[in-house]
Amino acid sequence: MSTPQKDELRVAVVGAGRMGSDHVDRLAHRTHRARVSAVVDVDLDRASAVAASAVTSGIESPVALPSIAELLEAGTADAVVLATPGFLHEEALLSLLDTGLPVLCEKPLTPDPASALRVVEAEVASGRRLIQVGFMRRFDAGYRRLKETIESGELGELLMLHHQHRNPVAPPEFDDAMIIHDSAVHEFDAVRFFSGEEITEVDVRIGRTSRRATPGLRDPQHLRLRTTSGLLADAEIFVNAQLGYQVHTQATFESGVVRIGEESTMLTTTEHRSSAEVHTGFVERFRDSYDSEVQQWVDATRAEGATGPSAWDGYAAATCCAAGVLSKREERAVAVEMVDQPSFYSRSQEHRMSDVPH
Ligand code: ISE
Repeated sequence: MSTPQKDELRVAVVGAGRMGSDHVDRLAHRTHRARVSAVVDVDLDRASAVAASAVTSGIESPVALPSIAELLEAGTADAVVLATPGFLHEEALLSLLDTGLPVLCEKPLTPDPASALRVVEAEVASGRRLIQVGFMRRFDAGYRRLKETIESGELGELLMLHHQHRNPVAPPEFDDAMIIHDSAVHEFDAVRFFSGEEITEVDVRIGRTSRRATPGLRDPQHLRLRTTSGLLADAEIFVNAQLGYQVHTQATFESGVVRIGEESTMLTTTEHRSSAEVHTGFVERFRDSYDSEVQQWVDATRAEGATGPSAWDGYAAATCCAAGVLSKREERAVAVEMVDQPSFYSRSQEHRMSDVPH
């Protein structure tokens, strides 16, 4: 084994499930100026198997460890990708903040506003932006083009956003709250990203539902959102859509309409018919977005800076999720309740297109 390059970022991936192993593969094979130094999972066999997948010629193999405590003791990481289930995030984030290690935290930041706020407060107390939340759609080429169009004002004011978010089949454990916390959370972030405003009201409506949804899950669900200045957005979230994976957005401006996300990977025309490929899942659909999210995080971390969605964005999304769940329960529009934004997360630290290298 050769010595790793001196300035390479040593990244520990915590959580060796689907997203964790995908990030290990990305860091090991497609990310510059970084390497996987450790894989952490309570299931040590799983951690070892995923660590073995990261071995590339000439690079030291990552260590497999069973806990964050042992990772901190071993001192083998400069930064962490946190990809455990959301309910485990608060404890992990608080201990990582304590040691000053930068973290790319898979969404959600935490599952509820109170715990998300505790994380925000701990980060503010640390005095440095150490957490980036994995809202990878902000790195999607279509998202970036639309955001640029909004910021340029070339089509006038943005008036409405229409989103469709369809998954082929939901995992068996998916319940009626998860469709908000796990899926719609992306639309909450998307609307905040595109509008540059907070969401003030969430209204979730259930209409006719699919017989293919697991018992207890009402699918699809329809969301109507309003932002601070009155922008309206709606979203269809359909997690058992069968047809494949689709994330589409249509933006209505004063003098035009922009649609993104509808381009397929391939369109074949033959024998008087055209057929377009549809993505199979989010890992394939957003592969390039994840790659660019991780590369930009690595580069910003090496420069001791911060980029991308912050813990504040994670907190804001958690408050929208809570409003969404309540809206369903009480069958009414619910006002989103948030604390005032600490000046620490000032406009200069938000994710604007002008900050993102092309
Ligand atoms: C999943 O966790 C994701 O983050 C995907 O982007 C989303 O499409 C899916 O519905 C979620 O379950």
